[in-house]
Amino acid sequence: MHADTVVGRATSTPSSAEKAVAPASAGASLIDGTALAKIIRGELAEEVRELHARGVTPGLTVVLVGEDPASAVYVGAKEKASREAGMTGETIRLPADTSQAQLLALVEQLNADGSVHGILVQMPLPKQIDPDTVILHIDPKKDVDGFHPVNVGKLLIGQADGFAPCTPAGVQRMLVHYGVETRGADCVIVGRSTIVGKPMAALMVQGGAGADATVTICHSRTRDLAAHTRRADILIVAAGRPRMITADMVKRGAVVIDVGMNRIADASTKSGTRLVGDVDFEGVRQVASLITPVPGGVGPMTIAMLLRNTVRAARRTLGA
Ligand code: L34
Repeated sequence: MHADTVVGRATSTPSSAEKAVAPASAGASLIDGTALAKIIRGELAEEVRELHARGVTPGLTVVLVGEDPASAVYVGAKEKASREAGMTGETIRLPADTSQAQLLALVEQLNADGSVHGILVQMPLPKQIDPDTVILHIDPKKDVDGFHPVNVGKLLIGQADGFAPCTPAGVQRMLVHYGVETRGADCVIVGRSTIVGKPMAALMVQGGAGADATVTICHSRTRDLAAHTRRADILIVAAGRPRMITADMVKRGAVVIDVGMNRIADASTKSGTRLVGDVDFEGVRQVASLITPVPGGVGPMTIAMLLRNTVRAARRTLGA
């Protein structure tokens, strides 16, 4: 599946890998998602230029329903990144009271539009709309989120012609780029969501480079979470609970990937809030060997992988 592409890239960029490693002041080195995402977006811009020469401009359309402020930030970043890579990036904003039928009609229209190679409906959706129904209506060939059951199935069986979900794909790419040994490693994932935990496990458990791990998925019903996390060579946390992973739960030398994105109150900042992950960064960096920050870790990689999937979708319309 996607691991083969991942490896090809990684082995071709060892020097940029070294550049992207910034030593943390204590303990762990940082995995710099912002820097790595920039390298990848540069490579993609190159591919986009080649596609231009063949008469194709990759096009990504993001649909945002309602006014969730966090979603607005993420969607804005996606549009900006696609344009910077030379792609067509369009955001369609719909009011919060949009009906499911209206959204499905829009999806059908985008499915039929030859200039649109990737369609992404930003989650979460307002409660009158069922996300599974919407995802089912997206043409799997344009499902650059990798959420359609066809792509989920292809991921699980390891078929290379699907799309892997952007966040797990970005995490795997980070591990490869930073030379983390995944083969035979104990990889513990905290969180069993459909968009991160479960597909992350599917990627890590398959054969090949950047994978071949022994995978454990922990969740809210796991008995003695710390007993599992302490065994992890690679700990990937996507539980949505601010700073739930503390230093005592992490093995010395572990690689820690924080997928959490929590906005907590902080009176010392201008906005009165602060973004923190699911990992207690200051504590855990003392024991880990490599760690991702929040922000500047997994988030920017998600966006880079979205662009990659869109370039792939466009390339496939050329049969290449
Ligand atoms: N359909 N819905 C769909 N696809 C997705 O892949 C997403 N997601 C999640 C929410 N809903 C979705 C995203 O894009 C989360 N997510 C996402 C993407 C990027 C970033 C965060 C979440 C990101 O770039 N975060 C920045 C900080 C941004 C800030 O300051 O708020 C970072 O450096 O981590």
